Amino acid sequence: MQLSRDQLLHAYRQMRTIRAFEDRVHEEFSAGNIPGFVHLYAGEEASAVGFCMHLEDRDHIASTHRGHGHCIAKGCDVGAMMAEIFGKKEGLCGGKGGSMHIADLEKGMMGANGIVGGGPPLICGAALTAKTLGTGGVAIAFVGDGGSNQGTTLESYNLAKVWNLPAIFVIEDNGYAESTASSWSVAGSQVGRAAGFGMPGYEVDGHDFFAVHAVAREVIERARNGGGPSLVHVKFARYYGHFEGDAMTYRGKDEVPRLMAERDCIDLFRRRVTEAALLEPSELDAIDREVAELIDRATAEAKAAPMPSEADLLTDVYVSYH
Ligand SMILES: Cc1ncc(C[n+]2csc(CCOP(=O)(O)OP(=O)(O)O)c2C)c(N)n1
Repeated sequence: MQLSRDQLLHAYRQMRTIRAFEDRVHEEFSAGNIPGFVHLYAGEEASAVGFCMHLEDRDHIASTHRGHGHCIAKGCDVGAMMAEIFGKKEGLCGGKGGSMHIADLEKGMMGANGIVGGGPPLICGAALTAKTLGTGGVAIAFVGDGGSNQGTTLESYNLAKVWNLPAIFVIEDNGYAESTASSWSVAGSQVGRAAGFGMPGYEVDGHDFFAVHAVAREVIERARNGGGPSLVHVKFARYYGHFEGDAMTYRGKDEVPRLMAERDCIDLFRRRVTEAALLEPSELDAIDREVAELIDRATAEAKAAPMPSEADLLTDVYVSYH
């Protein structure tokens, strides 16, 4: 294990923040307090954090409709994210985007995306810019298992390979595309598909933060050093439904409780670092309390914040290049 104490604490805090954020959004949405539509990332935290821990502000990511975890891992402000989800003026995008369009370009977060397969072409653009300007930046698209079959994704592999772009495609295989099992739609590993495009491909257990972090380091270093694109197939599970309100009739009743008891990425992380005496349980408990306070505060402030006004209606609609 090559992580410093500070890095371990940071990884735990980030994963715990994503989990607490998602659990709270679930509660608030169920209570009818959140407008629109939300898709939750709980259970998948090790992927967003394992990759984004290697990134800097000059690096870009593009996300999916299940984007909160990627936003938090890339450094977006949690309070401004919660306000965005509540549709408030102080939200990260002025309350106009909501869950599926949260973006923060200053942080290199190019946005959650309501278009399945929308992220890969965006990161090809970011990777081409990085390469052309010589910034040393890399770009990562997080893509669902369903999104991995979109033509936009496959064409992006092609482009990234032909132009040797510093691009990475992370296929987050959470077991289902809506209600279609990925064992059917993906039919095995994506490593072979990567090979078909001449890219290195990896399969990794997404419940194991350390495994994800190690693969992420390798592919990001390769991209940064001019070695071109890679594909990583991350396998794990989501805990909530496809969207909030999904009754999940397509899943066995004990599937999620069993996964949470046996293969939860945060529990596995906790066990590993405490058994190896790298961190004390009490310091992790302290992070849990701080994160709970952060989420309480973010939620209370988001609820109390004003809605966008009529005067905000036409801002951000037209762009002037003068
Ligand atoms: C181009 C496009 N087609 C279809 C949809 C409807 N849709 C939204 S999410 C989804 C399933 C995506 O599954 P996957 O990529 O595996 O991501 P997951 O929800 O599992 O994270 C579909 C078909 C869409 N939003 N965009």
